[in-house]
Amino acid sequence: MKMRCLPALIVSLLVLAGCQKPADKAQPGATAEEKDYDIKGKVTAVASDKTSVTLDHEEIPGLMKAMEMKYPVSDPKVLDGIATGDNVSGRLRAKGTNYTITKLEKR
Ligand SMILES: [Cu+2]
Repeated sequence: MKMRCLPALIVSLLVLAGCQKPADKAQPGATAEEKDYDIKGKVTAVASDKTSVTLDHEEIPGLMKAMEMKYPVSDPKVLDGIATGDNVSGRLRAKGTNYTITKLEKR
């Protein structure tokens, strides 16, 4: 019995070690930590299905410089009352390098 269990134990230890590897590395940007940022800018496009918005945004300190960029929204309701040309402020959620707009309102 002992001899039979040993290989199984080794296999499960290897599997366990393999699973933990990504977390141990802790590369910047690879971790799934969520962080919210304020975002300000101008709407240059709203997707017709309301799943994304393109913003010509100001610098987001600690995250990115000013640029025009398309972002998915967390919910189509975020884009209620928002149209191309609006000056807006809102919240951006960053999870690693995935960005989502969670809130948007006219300024
Ligand atoms: Cu950007």
